[in-house]
Amino acid sequence: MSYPIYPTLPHDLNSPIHPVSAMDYLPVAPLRALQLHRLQWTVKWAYERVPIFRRRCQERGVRPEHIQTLADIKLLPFSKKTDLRDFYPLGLAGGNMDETARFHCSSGTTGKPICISNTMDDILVWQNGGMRCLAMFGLRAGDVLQVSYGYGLFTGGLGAHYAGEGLGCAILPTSGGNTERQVMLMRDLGVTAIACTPSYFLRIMDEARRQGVDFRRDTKLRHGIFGAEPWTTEMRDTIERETGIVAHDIYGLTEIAGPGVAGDCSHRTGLHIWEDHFYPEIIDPETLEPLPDGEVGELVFTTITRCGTPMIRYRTRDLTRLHTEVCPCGRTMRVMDRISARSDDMLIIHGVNVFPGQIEAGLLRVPEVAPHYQIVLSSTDTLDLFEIKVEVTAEAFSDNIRALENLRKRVLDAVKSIIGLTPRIILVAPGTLPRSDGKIKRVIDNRTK
Ligand code: DLL
Repeated sequence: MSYPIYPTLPHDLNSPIHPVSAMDYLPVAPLRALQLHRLQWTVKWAYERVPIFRRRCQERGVRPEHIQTLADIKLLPFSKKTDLRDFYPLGLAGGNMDETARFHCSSGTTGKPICISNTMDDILVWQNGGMRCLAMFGLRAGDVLQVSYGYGLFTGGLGAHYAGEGLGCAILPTSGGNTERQVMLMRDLGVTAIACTPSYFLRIMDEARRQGVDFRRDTKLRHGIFGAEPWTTEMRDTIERETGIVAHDIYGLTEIAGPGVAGDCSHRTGLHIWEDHFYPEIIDPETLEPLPDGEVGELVFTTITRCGTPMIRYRTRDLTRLHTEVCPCGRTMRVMDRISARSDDMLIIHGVNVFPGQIEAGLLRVPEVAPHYQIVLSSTDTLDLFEIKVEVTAEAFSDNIRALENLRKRVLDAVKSIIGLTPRIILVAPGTLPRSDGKIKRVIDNRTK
């Protein structure tokens, strides 16, 4: 019943490239042929197995045999998160229960969770994506990987776990929380890589500072495998400067697989998408028309080897673009910009569109600012109130009112120069804003809609 997972390419044992990475370099012509073959298979599979998909195709007069080229994907209907909710729990599933190996669910903020069923082959495809990311980041057997993403319905913990295990790393499955012990184990077990949200790593950095642990001096940590939430280049620079590790970017989503759909290589041109499994498109979110490579729009994925829950033209809400240039690393898999924003995260403040990442980028250009902030929006009858609470580093925090006022003005200028608005900046003492064990919530929007 299942799609043959992935062809293996002959591997030169003397090559410095890890065997799992061989597919990353598949020449473009066979890659496109493989994608077309897999897309045709997927459409047929979903048409036969998922009544909602079949109905939507029939409404458009589309049948599986109409997919003759990759460009024909535009004939197919889109799918959205609301579909997974409306047809909760398993309306989009293609596999039967006896073919299902594991469920993952993501809660979202409101209403019913979405549930994704995976066959064992789906799990192996996902593991393959995760292993290719870790191998690209430079991890190998012998690395000690601390997995501080949450384990459970969230894909972060188990995704990073199986990816690391597949590569032969020693896994320390701490999950999130109990940060004091996380730092102790990291030091005592010689952890070389940690996988967690960037915001949880900030918390680990706080705790290490509290324990007097210096990452460079007292630990073997070299790699951070960060994702699951938008984080800016400025945040990456802050983390790398303060700890000496390399902060890698890993991307994924429950609906498509989990962590390991895409990741950045050492050239940092963006994130390579494992498009032999996850076929990307960029669309205009208003007209829903496909956009050419190079233009920014909404990222859409079609799983082309997934049996359990085949997702066709799934609208991720993530905003990015696909690059037109080939990455100097030699990988043929297309590169997308790092995900700096989701369309649902866009705030409209005083009529201006603002993304939290723009605010983060402005704040972190001021060296005395600690990487912790909170955006608070509230409204009076006539006005939106826009405040940013910003933590100051221990060194910069003092009771010298004039120095703090000076700093406040510099922070305001840095933010204003990016978003063109004048928020109220409130400087707060180190350690006073909420921290997170997983994905952080940085925006409190109390406005009456
Ligand atoms: O967050 C899967 C994951 C776990 C990815 C661990 C990476 C590491 P969901 O909970 O379904 O799955 O959330 C998916 O998180 O659509 C993006 O908006 C966001 N996201 C994930 N990775 C990144 C990243 C996991 N590297 C949603 N950069 C996605 C920016 C990211 N945003």
